[in-house]
Amino acid sequence: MTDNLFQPFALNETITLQNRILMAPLTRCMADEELVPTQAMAEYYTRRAEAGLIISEAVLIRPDGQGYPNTPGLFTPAQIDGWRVVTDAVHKAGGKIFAQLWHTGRVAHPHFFEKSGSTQVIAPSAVGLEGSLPRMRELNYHVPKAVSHDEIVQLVADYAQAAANAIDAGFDGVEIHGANGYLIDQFLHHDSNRRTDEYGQTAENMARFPLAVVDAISARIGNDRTGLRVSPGAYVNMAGDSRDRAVFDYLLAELELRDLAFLHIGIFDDAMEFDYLGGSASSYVRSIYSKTLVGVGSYSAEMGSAAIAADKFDLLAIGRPFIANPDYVARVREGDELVEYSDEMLTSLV
Ligand code: FNR
Ligand code: 8K6
Repeated sequence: MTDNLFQPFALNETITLQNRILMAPLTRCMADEELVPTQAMAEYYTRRAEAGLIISEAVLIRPDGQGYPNTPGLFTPAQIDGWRVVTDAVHKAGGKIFAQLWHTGRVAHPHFFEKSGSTQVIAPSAVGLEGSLPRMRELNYHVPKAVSHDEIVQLVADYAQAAANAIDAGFDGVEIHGANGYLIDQFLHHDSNRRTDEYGQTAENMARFPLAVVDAISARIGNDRTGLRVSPGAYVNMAGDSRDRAVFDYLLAELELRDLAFLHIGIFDDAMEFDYLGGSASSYVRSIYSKTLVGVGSYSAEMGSAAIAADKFDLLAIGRPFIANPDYVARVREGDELVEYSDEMLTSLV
C-alpha cells in the first residue's frame, strides 16, 4: 500500500507537487570540463520527470566550492544556458525541478579550481579533514583558511546570486545544501566551527551564516521557492558533538518562523540513531519543526508511505533506487519489481 505517495501535495500557494515522491539530490560527476550540464544529463533528468519534485545533483555556487570532478556549476552564462536545456526538458515532460546549491567548504580541493585563479580552501575554521579524496589517492585534503567577516558577506551574496541564476535557468526553486558536512553544515557543528567571533561558540552565532544564506536567498527569489537540507546528526565529513544539539534546536526554531518551501533531512540511513538527538535525525527534527518535512535515507516506497501515514514526515525523497530505476514512480504505482541499485551504476547516466 503506497497510495498516499500518489496524492498531490501543495508546498505553498505557488507550488503544488503531482505526488509525494522526490528524487533526492545525487552527485553524478558528469558535467563537462567547464562544469556545464550536458544533453545526456537533460535526458537523465527528463526520464525521472514523473517525480513530484526533482532535486538536482548538488550545483556549485562558485569555483572554490568544488571537491569532486565534473560537478556542475551555476556561476557562468554557459552553465545557466546548459541548465535551461535541462529544466525545459523536465517541464515539457510535466515535471518540476529545484537546483541544489552547494559549496563544499573544507571538502574542496584546489586541484579542481586553481585555473579560476584561487588556490585557497575556505571553511569556518582552520580545521582540515584527514586523508585523501575519494578515488584520488594522490590528493590530500588541505587545512582550510578560516573565512574573514568580509569573505562571509561575499559568500552570502554568491549564494543569493546563484539562486537568482537558478531561476534564470528555469528551475522552479532551490534547495540550499546545508547538509552532509559541507560549508553551511561546517558552521553548525563544533567539530568544524571553532570560531570565537559572532559566527562561533553559541547556538545563535553558529546559526548566523546559515540563516543569512536562507534569508538572502528568500529575499532574492522568494521563501516559497526556497528549501533547505540539513544534517543535525553528523555522519559524513564530520565528527559528532553533543553540543551540536543546542545549535540545531535554535536553528530549527528560527526556520519555523521563515515559511520555507520545505526542510529536507540529509542522511543515508534514517534508521541511524544519534544519542544527542534522542533518536533518528527525522524524529528529532519533527519534534521541533512543524512545517513541511522531507524524509529520506534507505527507505523503500512501502516504508516511506507508512512513515508518512504515521506523520513522521510529509514527503519522501528517494536516492539510489532512482539511479537504478529511471521509471521509479511508475514502477511503484503499478506495483512492479524494482531493479536493485549497485555502485557500478554510477559510471554511466541511464
Ligand atoms: C548522494 N547524496 C547527496 N546528497 C546531497 O544532498 N547532495 C548530493 O549531491 C548528493 N549526492 C549523492 C550521490 C550519490 C551517488 C549518493 C548515493 C548519494 C545523498 C542522497 O541525496 C540521499 O540522501 C541518500 O542516497 C539516501 O537516500 P537513498 O539512496 O537511501 O534513497
Ligand atoms: C563518480 C561518483 C562520485 C560520487 C560522489 C558523491 C559525492 C557526494 C555524496 C557523498 C557520499 C558520501 C557517502 C557517505 C556514506 C556514509 C554512510 C554512513
